[in-house]
Amino acid sequence: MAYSYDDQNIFAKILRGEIPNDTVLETAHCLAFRDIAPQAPVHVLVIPKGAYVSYDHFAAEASDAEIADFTRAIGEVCRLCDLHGGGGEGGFRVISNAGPHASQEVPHLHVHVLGGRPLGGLLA
Ligand code: IU
Repeated sequence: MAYSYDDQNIFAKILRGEIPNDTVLETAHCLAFRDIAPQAPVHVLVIPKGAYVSYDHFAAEASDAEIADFTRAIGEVCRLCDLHGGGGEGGFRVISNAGPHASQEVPHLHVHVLGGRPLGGLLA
């Protein structure tokens, strides 16, 4: 499939510094910031700086360096936010919505990192 990217989406504006964000982590290729409407005590979005609409777009076109950095950044956010909890009693969920069937709202690849409370079953 051919991927098209709208550079007027809200996360593109955040990356360009046109809209403020609550940054948790910035790396060479990624930005992680708190979701504006958190669904859990910790709700962080991790996005690549590159212009990718979804995970499959990213996997098809991103460099190995971008993919490695993104993967590591997601784990680093979990670590920074102590999502396992001090005694390992916590946990977290990582989700990426793509397209209408998944109700993707913002057409720039993002991974939701959720934690800080029991999250229930996957589709609960
Ligand atoms: P989705 O996977 O595309 O459905 O999620 C988009 C998320 O982006 C959603 O959780 C919003 O609360 C969040 N968000 C944000 O953090 N800041 C914004 O300015 C906007 C949406 I618009």
